[in-house]
Amino acid sequence: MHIDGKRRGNTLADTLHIPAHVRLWVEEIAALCEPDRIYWCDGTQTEWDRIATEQVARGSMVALNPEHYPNSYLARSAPNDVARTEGRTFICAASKEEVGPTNNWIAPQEGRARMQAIFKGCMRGRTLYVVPFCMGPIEAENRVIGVQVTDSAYAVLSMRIMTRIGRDVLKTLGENEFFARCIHSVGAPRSKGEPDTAWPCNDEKWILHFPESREIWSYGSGYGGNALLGKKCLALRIASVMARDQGWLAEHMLILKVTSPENKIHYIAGAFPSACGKTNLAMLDSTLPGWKVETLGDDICWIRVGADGYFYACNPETGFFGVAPGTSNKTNRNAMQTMRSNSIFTNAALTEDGRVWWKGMTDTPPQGLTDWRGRPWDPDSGPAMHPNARFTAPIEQCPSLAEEWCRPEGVRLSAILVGGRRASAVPLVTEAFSWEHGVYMGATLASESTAASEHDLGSLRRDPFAMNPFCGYNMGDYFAHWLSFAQNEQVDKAHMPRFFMVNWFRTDENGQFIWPGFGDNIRVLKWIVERLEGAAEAVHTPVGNVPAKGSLDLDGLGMQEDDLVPLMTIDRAVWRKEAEANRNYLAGLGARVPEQLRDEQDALEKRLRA
Ligand code: OXD
Ligand code: MN
Repeated sequence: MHIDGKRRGNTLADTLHIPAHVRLWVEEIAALCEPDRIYWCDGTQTEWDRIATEQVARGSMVALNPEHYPNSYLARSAPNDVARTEGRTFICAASKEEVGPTNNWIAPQEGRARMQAIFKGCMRGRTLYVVPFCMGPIEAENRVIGVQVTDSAYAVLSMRIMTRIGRDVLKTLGENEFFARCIHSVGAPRSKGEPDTAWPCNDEKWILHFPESREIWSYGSGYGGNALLGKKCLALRIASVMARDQGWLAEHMLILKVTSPENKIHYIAGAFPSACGKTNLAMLDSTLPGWKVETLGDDICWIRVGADGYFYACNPETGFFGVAPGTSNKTNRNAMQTMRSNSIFTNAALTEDGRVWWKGMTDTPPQGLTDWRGRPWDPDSGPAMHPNARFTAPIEQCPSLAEEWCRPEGVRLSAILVGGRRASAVPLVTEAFSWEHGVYMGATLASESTAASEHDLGSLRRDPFAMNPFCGYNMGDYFAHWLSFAQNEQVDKAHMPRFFMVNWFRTDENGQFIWPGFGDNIRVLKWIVERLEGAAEAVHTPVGNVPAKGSLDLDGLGMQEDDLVPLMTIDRAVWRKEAEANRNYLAGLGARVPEQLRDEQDALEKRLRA
């Protein structure tokens, strides 16, 4: 370990006052991991350019054609390191009961012992980068500062897009002030002394979270969700525990702003499981004249109750880590514009002239593609890009960005959407009767694969509030935490956000989507806004309020009122099955599921019988 003098790696450590407790901790980790060098990141463009150039030189990234994608790179991961590894993700809380049935558990002492053993000497021959980062605007009262140490240059570059990093963060962190300790390594090479491959990683992967000490240890993977520790690990799993303890919410939600032709503004958050179009909705290109949607965030939303009793939402990130396949100028023009420079692409295909390509970007693939494995693409050998190919792009480049996106106090929330991919049963939009009913909708949220057959409840994947992979504690307690806001004295009960369940994915008897989706989802947002303002009519059904005839704006859509019937119908027989599945699901979550949710369950069943 070379931490002193010239071999420290860079001069930031000399030019900036690093709080002693941060320096000591980094020294401790370095003593364990035994890197050749330690490099303190300052977060500047010069630093980004230098690290990126080094990565290109060593064959770890490809510089894209600067005419089309200035300052942008393509990375190709190892074929066994392409997604989050939920099976290798653990919460090290005091007891198994504490983490509940939706999390893997290891006792903290055992977890620590394992990490000490596996990280021993794992960075030999490499640089240990120190990335001070901040989730949330630096000046926000409730920002969370972390320090990630990592031996992945890709992680450093991506963290600079996704969070605020470097000098300013260290400047803000006071002596002895808390910071989240985030330790990441792509893992030791399989055999000792073996040189690193273009995308080093290890067959053995461990993603450990210690909620008590707010600490993360991630080993063996360079993939975004496993390696950018500020994102899923800190801003969701650890932050969800902090939020429970401190009376706020850390959610897997987009945040958008809707402006009506009368200039009325509403901010809406939305929880959708992966692959349900969260990024597309956040960047919606409105098809209704005068109605505008702007973007504040596409993945993570921290919600707090303000001194005035309203709910305030804030996106703690500064970038998008979006799924690329399917993204095009037709489906999401704003995303395509956002990633035109200063971006990193992972596991996309490469065109002959140095651009990226994925399925859906154009109707036919260009000639001469190089696939995501770096080989000339042979259509018989599978898709040119990986289905989970990603773009990592700065939020500031998003044409639909709302100017208040990083307001330190956040924006006042009017509504919360929950939605999954449901071919049947679930209406286009349903308004909850109450806060508790909305929490029930979130708690029983489910999504199915497109191949799922009608009413095949077996194919549903449960994903309460889209937090199944991200809630760092017992799901029953999490539901109770959501419910508790209705009793919270700080909350202005007259101005709590209202819940709406949405479903863009209902299909007809031929398996075709009935609702056009994308930009036309503004019609649903318009109805929601008009409900909030008391202007739109709704029909009471056993599962919630749905749009009354004539209340959903179909102008210019080419759909008639009758076409909406299959999107809105509540089939009681189907819903009785649905309710039964919900009951079984909640029962399977164990005794900590709050009584109030069971009451909601009873009430739904009663309404369905009536
Ligand atoms: C993501 C996810 O990458 O939810 O955002 O998996
Ligand atoms: Mn996500």
